[in-house]
Amino acid sequence: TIGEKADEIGLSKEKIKKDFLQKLFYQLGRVPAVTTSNDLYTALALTVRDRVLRQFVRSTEEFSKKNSRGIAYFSAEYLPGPHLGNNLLNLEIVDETREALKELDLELDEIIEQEVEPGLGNGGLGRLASCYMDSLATLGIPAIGYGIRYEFGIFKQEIKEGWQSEATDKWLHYGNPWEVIRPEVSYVVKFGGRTIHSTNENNKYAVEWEPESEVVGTAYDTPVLGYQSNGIIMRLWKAEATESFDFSVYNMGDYYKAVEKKVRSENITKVLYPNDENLSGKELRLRQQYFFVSCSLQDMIRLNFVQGRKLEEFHEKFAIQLNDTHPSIAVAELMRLLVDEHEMEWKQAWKITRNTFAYTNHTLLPEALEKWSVSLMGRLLPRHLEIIYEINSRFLHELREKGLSGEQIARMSLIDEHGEPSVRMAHLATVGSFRVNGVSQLHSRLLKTQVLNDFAEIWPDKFTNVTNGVAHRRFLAVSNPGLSRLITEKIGNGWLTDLTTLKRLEKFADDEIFQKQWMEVKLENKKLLSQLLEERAGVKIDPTMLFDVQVKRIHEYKRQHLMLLHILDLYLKIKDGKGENIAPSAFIFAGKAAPGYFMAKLIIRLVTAVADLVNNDKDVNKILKVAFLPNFSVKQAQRVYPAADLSEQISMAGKEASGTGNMKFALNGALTIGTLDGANVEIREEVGEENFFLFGQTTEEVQETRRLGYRPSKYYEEQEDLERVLDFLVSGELGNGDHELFRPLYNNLLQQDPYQLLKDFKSYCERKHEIHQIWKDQKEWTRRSILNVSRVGKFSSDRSILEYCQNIWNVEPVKLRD
Ligand code: 26Y
Repeated sequence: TIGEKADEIGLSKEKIKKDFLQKLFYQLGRVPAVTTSNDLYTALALTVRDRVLRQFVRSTEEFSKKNSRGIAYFSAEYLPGPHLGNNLLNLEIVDETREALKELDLELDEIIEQEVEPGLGNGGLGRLASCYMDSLATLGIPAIGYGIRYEFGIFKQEIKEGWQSEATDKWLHYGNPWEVIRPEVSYVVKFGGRTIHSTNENNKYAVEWEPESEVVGTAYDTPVLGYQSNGIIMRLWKAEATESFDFSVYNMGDYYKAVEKKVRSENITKVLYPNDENLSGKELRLRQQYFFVSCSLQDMIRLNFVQGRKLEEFHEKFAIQLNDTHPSIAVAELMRLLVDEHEMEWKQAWKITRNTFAYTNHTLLPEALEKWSVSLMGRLLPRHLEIIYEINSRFLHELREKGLSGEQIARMSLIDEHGEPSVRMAHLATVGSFRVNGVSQLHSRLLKTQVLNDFAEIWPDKFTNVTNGVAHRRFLAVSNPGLSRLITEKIGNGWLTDLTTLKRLEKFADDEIFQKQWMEVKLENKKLLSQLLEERAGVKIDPTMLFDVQVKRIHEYKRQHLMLLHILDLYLKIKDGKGENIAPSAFIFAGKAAPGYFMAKLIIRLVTAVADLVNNDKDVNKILKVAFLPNFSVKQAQRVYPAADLSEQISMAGKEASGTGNMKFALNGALTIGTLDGANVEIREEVGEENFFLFGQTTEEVQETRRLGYRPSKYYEEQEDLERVLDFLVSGELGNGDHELFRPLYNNLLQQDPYQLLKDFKSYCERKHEIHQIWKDQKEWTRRSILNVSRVGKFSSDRSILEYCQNIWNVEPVKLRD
């Protein structure tokens, strides 16, 4: 029977309870009467991990029987979010576990709350990698995610006197029950030194790399469970000193020196760089990139041999997806391994390399396109620099044969000769890959016509698009149980594996009873977020207000300050007694600023200043509230999206590659105000233009504005409201009477305004006005909310991964059944 089966594989309530108590006793040395909340969490996590590992082992067996092409996802960042709740959902044992714990007088939700998530990424790119892991597992694709086990993840954000302050993220402090250490899976990685070119005894040209130092990388595996059955792993590398190299017993006199070396080796995986979309050119970052890429490629070559394959078949056995250029040194490293270490001919090695890699670009921002100075690369990776030069000289030769102009050839070269010579990593990735993709239709088009235009012209078939998607099981099923239940009552639970079935909700959009239930769920979610905001931001918010939310990394191109200018405009109107058309609104912000990014930090300071002003003004605070929720993370995100009414996606057109928060909001029933940027374009297409609040210039208009010589002060001079709001920034009424605090922002907007806020201000305010009128008609708002959810089925990461399978990797899912 089903019951017996569940019992046998540990999915029954009784079995869960028994194992939980055993873990508590034997692994933690505790009995229920004396436990800390962390003990309870760890015992439950270990109980669940056993079950996850079982699925993982079975999938691995299934995969190796099929012997199909495996996918290696190379990403310097992952943001898996809390594991426990997600794994319970995927194992389908949420209720059983809740019951089991209840019998022990314990509350599942409280235990889930204890988990500290791995913050191994900055934002969108890292979270996307984890969404893809979820879908790869669910769809049964033989895959592995390679990355770095940072000891300190993205910093913990605190707000002190209105400013962001950073604290280290000690996510491993309480231990990590989800990972399995594999001490036997480890590889040596070399750095620095010199190369020796010679002709060996067989008269073969050979290169030897004599490094200055080496470190060893050890694998830490975290199983990622898909819905209902499959499991894959995320394999993260930790750096350690090589024993032999540093701790020679004959060398005890140098014991302290050896210890010092050990510490230096371990530095490599110490900390995640908190910059996104802005280069710092730090040597340690290149070390991190090379370290994880080298371990991963060595691991794959070992697997290739273990499976009895020849190295010549490597590209048939594997495809490697490069998550942006961060791992793109892999192109040179695979060449080095094949040519130098395995004595393969250059031509054959190059063919294998070019048929192995595919590259995803995530950004068009010039300041985020990775470049490494030739001198740094030569010092740290002398052999790789030689290989890159060789790849380049052959590539440029090809271009000359095609008859391209000198100018064009210089533009395409892997080496940028302007100023300090540097290696253009996007070019290396493009030349070394069989496919290059952008992450939304608009972004892929801009990639082809602008940033990588020269390459698209010679290789039109290499370029393609895969629009991003999100793990809807995490961002709807796990994080919004109320809405999930309501949806499942109406249309069944098929949406868990096929999000497009949400379409069936469409016919209930006008159903008044359903609308009422829909509103009740939203209100409950808003109450929960209000509680959180009271605790974490000290702001009391009436949950019936319009929750108008912008959560994402803080960046000028994303224009959090456009939203702030509008809030100040409303504030001033209310003060003038002209607030009658304003719907009571709570403006909610969250997001981290790169620690060295002054403008972004000033924008956070402006949020807290506006919050202080608005929340403490008796004339205003019945109508407006402003809150900044500190330390945005996957865990916080899961509480924010379900409570949002309005999603702010207001980047300057042409700058946001895709956005994925936009999808998570819409999936949870928020309506969007947005520009025609990134995936907003496709969201609008899906939900219908009448259900999307569009404003601002298009990408083409933005570029035209710039071409004609944009003068932001013109808008200041012409629009009274705008003038008043901008002057207010430096009036001393914000930030405790300090006139100069926001002067840099004020000057920047009036003098340069690189993201054209002033130009888009008017149309943004007009749209907001319209939104506030529609909000007053709650039925109409709810109808649109239902329509939004029913029409966003496209944005599941399951769909994205299937497109990668079909258009890039050429693999088919291996479905595993119980
Ligand atoms: C080179 C280094 C400074 C760097 C580090 C991190 C550069 C960029 C990043 C992160 C970029 C990132 O998160 N990009 C976002 O990727 C998402 C997933 O594709 C997109 O949805 C989003 O628009 C894009 O900004």
